[in-house]
Amino acid sequence: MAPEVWEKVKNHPCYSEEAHHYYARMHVAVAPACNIQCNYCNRKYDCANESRPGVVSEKLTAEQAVRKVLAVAAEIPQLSVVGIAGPGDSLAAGAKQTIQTFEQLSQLAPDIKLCLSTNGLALPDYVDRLKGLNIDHVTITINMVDPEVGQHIYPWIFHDHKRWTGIEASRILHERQMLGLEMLRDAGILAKINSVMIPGINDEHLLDVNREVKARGAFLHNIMPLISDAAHGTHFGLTGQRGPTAKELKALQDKCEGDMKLMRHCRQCRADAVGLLGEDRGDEFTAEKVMQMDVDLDGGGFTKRETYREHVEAERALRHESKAAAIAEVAHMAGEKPILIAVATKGGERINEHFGHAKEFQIYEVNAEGAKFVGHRRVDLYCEGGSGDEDGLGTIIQAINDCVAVFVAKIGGCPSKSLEEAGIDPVDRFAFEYIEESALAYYADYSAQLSSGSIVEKIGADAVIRQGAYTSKRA
Ligand code: CLF
Ligand code: SF4
Repeated sequence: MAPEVWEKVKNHPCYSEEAHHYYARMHVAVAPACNIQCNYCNRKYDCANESRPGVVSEKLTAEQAVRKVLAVAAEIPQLSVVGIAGPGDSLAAGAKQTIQTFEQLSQLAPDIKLCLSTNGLALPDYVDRLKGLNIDHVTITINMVDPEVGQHIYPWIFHDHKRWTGIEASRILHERQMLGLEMLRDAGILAKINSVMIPGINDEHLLDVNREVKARGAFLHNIMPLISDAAHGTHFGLTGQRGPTAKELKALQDKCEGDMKLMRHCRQCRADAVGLLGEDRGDEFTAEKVMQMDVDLDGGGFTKRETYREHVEAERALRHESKAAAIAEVAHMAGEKPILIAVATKGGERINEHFGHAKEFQIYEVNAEGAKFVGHRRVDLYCEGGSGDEDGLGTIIQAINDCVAVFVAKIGGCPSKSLEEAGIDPVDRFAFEYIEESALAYYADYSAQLSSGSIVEKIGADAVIRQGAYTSKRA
């Protein structure tokens, strides 16, 4: 990667998988309106492009948003990015609040990167403005490059003072998305493409999308599963359109991963999410609480953020050496089959979460080339109020039943037994160690045991991607 590109992405939790173990983002919900209709979205809920379907707790004005960002930035030194991702489209309705928020933040907290997500319809009108605000990262949600496919996803768009429907709507949207993407490339802004995988509608077609966006200079492609549940009141939810299974999603992501990077750590965040990806600390920073905080309007907390970034830089350099050494240890196993391992972690690239407290498991694919993050699975908490929930355990097993093992900081006897019965090895011997080195050590042991015949190969089942509303709060 060119050094100037690395500088832009190295601390962005969405653009760098490694960064997402260390850095946090926050979204400010200043953009409630939308200029298109997606069949997976219900306006009462967050933008499904960028958010789990769930009500945005509160919509903010630009002034409230800036105050909230400064409050969070002073409290959470990991904060490196502020994004606007809805709950509608960040560039709809003249983008007034979006632009005002970014203008003020670029003055008050210039060390924090600004980021934006859009459906792309209005994007060509704003690329120059975004460039002027020093915005380096823009996400466009592109679900099709063929209006024939698009008509099954978008019933209408509003463009040029007029409502368009059918193929014509998708044709205009497609042309504007491609134009916007090319303009971003020419302006030197990194473009990430989000695509929602909708089985039977655009799943195979996303290979064409991948090819077309790559040809227009997109930096990263993020293929996310459709989240579809009748309770969300979306067209797809109500008509029974299913989302992909974990195996289907991974197979498509693997096919698309060529010379263009694939994002696999997206958490489909709420439009008002705060914290590391996968956690939501929004409750600590409601508008009411922020009003009562003594907020330093000069971008307070800069020194704390600077110190944290220096610490992470040093840590990452050491980590690169340590990972390389661990990979060298398993080089002799080249050609052997990969395995999947689920990991309970609170961040920092370590196995540092108890099984019962995990709200998600990170999934690593491990072979002689290394341990690679390939996804995550949200689960219900197993341990609520000190006791285990057996129903919850069933859903956890369904969510990780394609894995050979689950790495945890600690686990009780009962869940261990159930996991073993399901063919998943509960492993706490690497507690608080680094994930990748531990996964490689486990892989070497597992392979040796397979060769000696002391264990049999686990043939993983297809894991279930959770469809319910995201309720994760920080433990
Ligand atoms: Fe937000 Fe999006 Fe910027 Fe990230 S989220 S606007 S690029 S700062 Fe990230 Fe969240 Fe996935 Fe978005 S994990 S939904 S990709
Ligand atoms: Fe909903 Fe976002 Fe689609 Fe607009 S662009 S309809 S807010 S998912």
